Amino acid sequence: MATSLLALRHGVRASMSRHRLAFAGVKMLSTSPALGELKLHMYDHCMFCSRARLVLGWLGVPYMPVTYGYGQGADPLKCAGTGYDPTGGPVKLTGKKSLPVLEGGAVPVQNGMKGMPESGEICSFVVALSRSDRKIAPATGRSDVAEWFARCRSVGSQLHRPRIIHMPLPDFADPRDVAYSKYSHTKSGFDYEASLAKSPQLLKEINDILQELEPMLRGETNERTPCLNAWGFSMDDVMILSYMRNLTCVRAIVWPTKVRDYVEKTCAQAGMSTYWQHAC
Ligand SMILES: N[C@@H](CCC(=O)N[C@@H](CS)C(=O)NCC(=O)O)C(=O)O
Repeated sequence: MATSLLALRHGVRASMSRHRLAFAGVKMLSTSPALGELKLHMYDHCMFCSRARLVLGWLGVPYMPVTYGYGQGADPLKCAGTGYDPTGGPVKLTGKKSLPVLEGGAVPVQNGMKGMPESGEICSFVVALSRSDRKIAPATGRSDVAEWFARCRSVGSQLHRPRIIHMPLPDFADPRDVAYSKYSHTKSGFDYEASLAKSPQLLKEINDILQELEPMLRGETNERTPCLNAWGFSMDDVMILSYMRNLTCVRAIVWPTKVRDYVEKTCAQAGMSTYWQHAC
């Protein structure tokens, strides 16, 4: 178990070729033969993909990450000229431009798809079939967490969206990926210039919001990593951490010590990098 996690932590990071090597290295150490050999098709910055990665990584389930440029699969004719390869990338997997998709092994597939879409289904499937000694408790529906998370995302998205496109990720490696991302958020009403101009105010708000999280972290995992519930790691943690990781691209955020520990240690334990070293 510990060896498998270590292999993931060291391996599942940078390039596709390294990912392939890491996968080759960890598959013999699998603690979850019931799941078989898995590929997770994902965007690095996508919180839905991060939900699946946190669950797979935290349980020590080996998988090969397959990343895509964010503009691939979007039809320029329908996206104001942005996007490219409208039938390629994620579209080839399920007919839709949407990730994550889990492929391989024992993954059940429907309607001619190549894998399972929907992060919630992927998490449920992996937790149910994993033979790891580690456990992820179900979501509690804690109302304080739900209310906090809504505010965190509302303020945080105005800070992370203009910055995440500058992270050195496969998602945004091509200028067409950035152009599509900007088009897509602008179309939904997001204003990049206005959000950047409001940064000082937004930073004050997010710093206060992160302070509020400290007393809500009521427990610790066996590795002494903070978590939301007294009995250990749960889907409550997966849901908020998958988004909070994106906030690590915002350099000027002041992270309370325990909250930073929470994000840093859990991501490391799940073999996921954060964006702190590239934050802008
Ligand atoms: N309900 C889906 C949502 C997945 C989703 O929205 N994925 C985004 C990634 S951030 C996506 O693929 N978006 C493609 C696009 O907007 O072009 C899930 O939970 O898996």
